[in-house]
Amino acid sequence: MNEKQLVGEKAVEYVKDGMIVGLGTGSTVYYTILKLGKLVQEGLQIKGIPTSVQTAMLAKELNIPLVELKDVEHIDVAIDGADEVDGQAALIKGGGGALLREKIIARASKMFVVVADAKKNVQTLGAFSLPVEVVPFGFEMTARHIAKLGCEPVLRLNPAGEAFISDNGNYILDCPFPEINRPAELERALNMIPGVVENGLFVDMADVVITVDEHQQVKVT
Ligand code: ABF
Repeated sequence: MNEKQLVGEKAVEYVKDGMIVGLGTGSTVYYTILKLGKLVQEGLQIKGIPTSVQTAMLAKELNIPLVELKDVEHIDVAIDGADEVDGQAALIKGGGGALLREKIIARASKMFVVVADAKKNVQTLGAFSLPVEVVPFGFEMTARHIAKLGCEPVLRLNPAGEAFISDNGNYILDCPFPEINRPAELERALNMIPGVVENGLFVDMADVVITVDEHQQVKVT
């Protein structure tokens, strides 16, 4: 069993009958969703709230009942991947372009569980360029304001070489901040810039991180 499947399936332990479950995006939480699909077939009663169109399609294929965020009071548990996790469980997310809905759903959840294979664990965030979701209007000017924080923003392109468009109709700027020592400060500074919708820093949000240690053992912190 590969690391992604190991940690992805472990996260299912946090899902109980009758729960509203935030369903993350990416190739690690993919295994969580697969296993939830099997359990739903065996009678598990849950309702899923997907963090992306891609995840909604996967959940529908697996016959996991879905519900709209507007129709629930809260989410019992959200399970999602990450691009980087530091020692304080601060995350960089957004490699898959779903960071806005992921953050909204994580914040709306009583418990936020992150599933990450070993290579995602870092001492300090920053080796992975920080995704920042921006409105298309005036994005060049927005990029210049972001650059003043110490990076050179790069507009994310799709495979056809055009601007990647998020599920919310926005652009993503990938912003290389080599060492993010104060992620909470950077998260706030970015979100103050007009045109920035959200960024991929998730600080003080993860309640549980499921990863793999140096002995290939599942580690839950
Ligand atoms: C998603 O999980 C994104 O925020 C993040 O980019 C991705 C990690 O991808 P993977 O699990 O495929 O490595 O939630």
